[in-house]
Amino acid sequence: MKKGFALIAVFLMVTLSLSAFASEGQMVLAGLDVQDTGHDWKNNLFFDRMAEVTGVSFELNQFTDNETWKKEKQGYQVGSSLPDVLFKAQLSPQETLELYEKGVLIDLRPYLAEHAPNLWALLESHPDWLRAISLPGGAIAALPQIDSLMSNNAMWINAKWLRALGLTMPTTAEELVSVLRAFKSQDPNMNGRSDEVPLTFTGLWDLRFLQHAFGWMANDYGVAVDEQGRVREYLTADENRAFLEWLHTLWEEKLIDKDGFSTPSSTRAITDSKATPTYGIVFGPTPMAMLPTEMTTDYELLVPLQAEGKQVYRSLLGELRRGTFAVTSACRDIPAALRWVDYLYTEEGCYLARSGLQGKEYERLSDGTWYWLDSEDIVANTVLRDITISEGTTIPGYTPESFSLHYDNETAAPVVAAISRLAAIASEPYPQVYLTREQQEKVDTLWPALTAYAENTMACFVTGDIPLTDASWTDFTGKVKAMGMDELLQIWQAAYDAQYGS
Ligand SMILES: [Ca+2]
Repeated sequence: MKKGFALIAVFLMVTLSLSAFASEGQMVLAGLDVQDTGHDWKNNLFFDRMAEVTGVSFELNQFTDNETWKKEKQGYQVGSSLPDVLFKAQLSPQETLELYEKGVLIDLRPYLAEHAPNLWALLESHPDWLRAISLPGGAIAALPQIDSLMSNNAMWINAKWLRALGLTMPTTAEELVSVLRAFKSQDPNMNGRSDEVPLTFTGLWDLRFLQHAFGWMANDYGVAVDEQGRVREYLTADENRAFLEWLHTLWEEKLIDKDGFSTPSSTRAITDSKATPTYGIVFGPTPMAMLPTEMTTDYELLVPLQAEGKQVYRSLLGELRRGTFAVTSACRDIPAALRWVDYLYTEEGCYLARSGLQGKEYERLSDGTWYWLDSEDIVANTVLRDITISEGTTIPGYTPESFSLHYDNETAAPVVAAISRLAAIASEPYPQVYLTREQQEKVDTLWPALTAYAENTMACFVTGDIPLTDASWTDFTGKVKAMGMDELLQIWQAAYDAQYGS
């Protein structure tokens, strides 16, 4: 009798201490936030505020160096001491797939509807987002940042010059050429010198965004998917030849920057606000990439041109950045981990991560407009460093368009409005996929040499260093195919089918 009682007591003690361990042992959150943001997670208010709102707090393990973080992720094994969650995880598609296959990351799909209802609602209303974050087979091993106003490579045109010359905004490729000719010949900066560069650009990478003027666009791998789900490669296509011939005529007429292939954009950017503007059209996420802030008010978004009434534009990044958050197989409380991150997929969570608290760091008017309460200096050096978390490595969460559009800032507002206008038209030529290891290795083997050859040759076609003739084009397309374009096309098709095929 006595002995039995003692056994029960021991049993109770063991179970009590086990449950005490589970509730007291704080979950560990690991991730990357590079030093130049100044973020020090242990002293950043964001985590305290998140704990207040969600009831979930973490022991924080911040990495500040990308290489170390990469090695850390590579070293993760089931059975090794794993953190519970990865935040600002910067997981490449390949890392996501590999860590999932190793059993380090868990499939979150079965949990999302119940434990991350805000994120789940967004994914249900955007099946393309859901597919983009699903591994072949359907598992969701990492969560994204969702932002429909992701930065893009827009074209910005000098509207002051248009007005000075009595011109209207071009709407087609032909009208664009007429405008560029006028910029070249009619001294729109009115200094009596022929110093205008009608269109400046950096390499073929920028120029490719002009493909839209002819109704098509390809991604950096030269591919795009059509409405039937057929992936096409454009490097060897007739459309590409016609496009390069068109660029060559612009080059010959000196309508595009003679230094565009040979010097980096940083050396061509105008930095002196008192300088005479010489650029008619510049590329960049904002005109500030190439121009001093004071000059940017003269530049407006070049609304995508129409080709036979069709208006397309390439979205550089889509609306998702994948791999920002993940839960490991060692996670002690999956529902709590998801409850925490799910808050970032709400409007309140977006503000908390990016702007802090209303009445403390920012104020918001009844029309939705919001502004910082502190000076730009304090915001840059204190608020963004010690109170919010969105700077630096990409955070998980959802940024409603209204957040960006309602930011009350004289310089930013017109640019954000323009980016929003562009985003409504832009789409990814080819969606985000997860390549299998074999596919990725094949791409890594074939693509670098192929793209180096193709880029160089196409630039020579534009400049005329290699005259574009039937013979030189046949030679070019033959080499591109011999270097593996068909094989790559098969990979892009297979990856698309695995993830997006019905
Ligand atoms: Ca001039």
